[in-house]
Amino acid sequence: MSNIHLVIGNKNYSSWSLRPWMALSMAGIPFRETVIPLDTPETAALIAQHSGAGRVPVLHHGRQVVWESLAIMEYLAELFPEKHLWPKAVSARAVARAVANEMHAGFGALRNACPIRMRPVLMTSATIILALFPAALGLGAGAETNQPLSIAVIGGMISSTLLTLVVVPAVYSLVEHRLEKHFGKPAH
Ligand SMILES: N[C@@H](CCC(=O)N[C@@H](CS)C(=O)NCC(=O)O)C(=O)O
Repeated sequence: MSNIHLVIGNKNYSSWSLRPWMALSMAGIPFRETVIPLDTPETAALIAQHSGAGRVPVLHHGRQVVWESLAIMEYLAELFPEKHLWPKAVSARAVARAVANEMHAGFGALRNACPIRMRPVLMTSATIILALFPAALGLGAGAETNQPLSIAVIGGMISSTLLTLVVVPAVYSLVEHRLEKHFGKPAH
């Protein structure tokens, strides 16, 4: 039985939790996993049993407790040097760290927009596209009028989904970045 115990949130909500979970799973390091469902009345109390920071993921290794996904990754990289969790070459390692830290500290607009809206937006779009699919293929009565209309609506759905999930948050990020450059960062 492994003495590594990883406490995470639901994998479909908590991309932070996925970081160490994926690293451990892909490196083949045995570990025990506890999933704390997020967004429930009990969430805060359950997380508090593992970390005073009130966030998941949390790693327990014997008496050692490590919170913060990047700190967990660094700890694992030191515990299991033979697994090469970071790239071996210094320059590749520098790039990997830059990317990981950039994700950690930036892209606030994208991260705020996607976890909340991704599922409902994708489900609504998929439902409409699937419902119109038979008509777009020219099946059923009134095909000659319904087919072009259905194709146009499916095209509109796909482009509006991409606009909502990718373009709008990306533009927002850029504008936010520009404003911060000119007016300074707002105090948090
Ligand atoms: N910077 C932290 C972020 C962790 C974080 O924000 N976790 C969220 C889930 S994705 C959380 O624990 N939220 C607590 C809650 O929803 O009550 C890390 O990388 O570990």
